[in-house]
Amino acid sequence: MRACRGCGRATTPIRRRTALTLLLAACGRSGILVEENPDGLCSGDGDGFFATVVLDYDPILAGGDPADDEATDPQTALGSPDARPTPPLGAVSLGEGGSITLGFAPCVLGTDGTSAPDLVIHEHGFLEYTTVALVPTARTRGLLPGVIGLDGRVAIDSPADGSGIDIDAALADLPLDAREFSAVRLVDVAGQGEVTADTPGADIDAVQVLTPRPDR
Ligand SMILES: [Ca+2]
Ligand SMILES: [Ca+2]
Repeated sequence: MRACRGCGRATTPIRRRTALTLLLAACGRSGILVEENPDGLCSGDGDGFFATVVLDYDPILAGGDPADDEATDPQTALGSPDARPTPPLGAVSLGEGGSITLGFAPCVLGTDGTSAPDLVIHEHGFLEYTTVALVPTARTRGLLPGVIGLDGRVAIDSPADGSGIDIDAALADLPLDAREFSAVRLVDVAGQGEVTADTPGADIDAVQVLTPRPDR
């Protein structure tokens, strides 16, 4: 597995900081700065919230060739969409069958309880399909019986057209307060989409949480 390149660097939350706490990132070798008092950051107001930390990136998970260097910085999947047609691209190529796991600290991915989208995967360039799996929080891990896989994640069907994902529809049998997640894992579906040798697999610009919530 390729090293978790660039892990530990995080985008800076856009709102006023009141205090900072060092939170260890899951890469196990670095830390990120997050707000101790997010000052409404996780309230769900506004335009949503974007992934803040890279927990894992493995573009050769399925044995494919990685993208060119300018398309293999997983940090470019953090923050709001900023992809460009020429380098720096502002998006990361997953590689054919590759994966990325992105976290939302200090918030978690929540849902709005309606059929409206809860999660949006912003791709760059040609639309390519990825599978989506959600990582429960410490609190919700025990509230998701029957839907957590052996890998500890909850697989969610995602629309192939790139529109937002309604997590409520996928987890309708579970109580609303169980529908909270700390991270999302995307895996490129090999053998589909346009063949782009320089940027194989889906190219992720940003991951947006439309209903962020505080981590309870
Ligand atoms: Ca929803
Ligand atoms: Ca980006």
